[in-house]
Amino acid sequence: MNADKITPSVSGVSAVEIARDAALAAGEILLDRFHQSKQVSFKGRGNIVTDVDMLVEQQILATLSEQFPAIGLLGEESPGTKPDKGLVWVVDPIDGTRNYVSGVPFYSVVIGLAFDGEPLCGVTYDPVRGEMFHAERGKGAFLNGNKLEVSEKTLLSDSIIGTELSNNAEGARSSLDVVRNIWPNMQTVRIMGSAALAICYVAAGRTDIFFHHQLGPWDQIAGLLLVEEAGGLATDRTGKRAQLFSDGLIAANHTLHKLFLRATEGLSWRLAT
Ligand code: 2AM
Ligand code: CA
Repeated sequence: MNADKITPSVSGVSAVEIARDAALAAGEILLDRFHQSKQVSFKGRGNIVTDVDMLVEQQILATLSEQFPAIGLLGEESPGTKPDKGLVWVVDPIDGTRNYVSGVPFYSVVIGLAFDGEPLCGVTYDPVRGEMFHAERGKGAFLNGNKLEVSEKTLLSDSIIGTELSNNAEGARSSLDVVRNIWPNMQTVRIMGSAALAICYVAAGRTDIFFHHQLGPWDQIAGLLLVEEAGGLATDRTGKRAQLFSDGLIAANHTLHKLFLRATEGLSWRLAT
């Protein structure tokens, strides 16, 4: 399936343009509310949701269903269509809610379109920096319209490695073990608080490797495509090509991906969760 084959939106604009406009509108609300008080509730330890997540998600889903009435919808905060068959929009209104609530200006909006469980097009938008990452399958990965390529590093010792702890205690522990095992054979590690943006940073060559024990489809729908379209490899923890429901994620250029697999052989992180 090619993004060009999608039935045009009601307004005649392409899917990725609708996603981009919806993310821009969402970003305005996020910036407006950033320094105001929010209603916060806990979904689990370290896993929070606010009234802003709900508001922005409803707004994005309303735009998508108005423009593409025949396409299924899934938002992180609302029950919806499982994106494993046919066309489904997948939305994360705030990736990095912990940062957002704490006043740390590093968070993003994710909107992507899946076909049969594979990302077809998607955007990740960082409203604080005005950075719009977008990709369509077969057409490249872009940041504010400029083409992206993954880094050309060939040594772990030259690499910046990103990960996130998220809210699965055991998964986080095994991720920290990965870091401890590779350290100090790397430049540094980054745990920035938005997995979605962190994956885009690999596509942009800002960081060299991103790995994670378990992401949701909304965290990675745009990032998986961006990394592939930027010439990188995105796989599950065993090295098999990543899909929306893969177990674990390793994203890097081909050489570093191989070196990461070798360096983590035998660690608990490499075993299925
Ligand atoms: P969120 O802000 O949308 O919840 C920070 O820990 C990163 O991990 C964020 O990208 C966050 O996304 C994500 N995250 C938090 N809880 C998670 C969970 N249960 N599963 C997957 N990702 C999670
Ligand atoms: Ca979220």
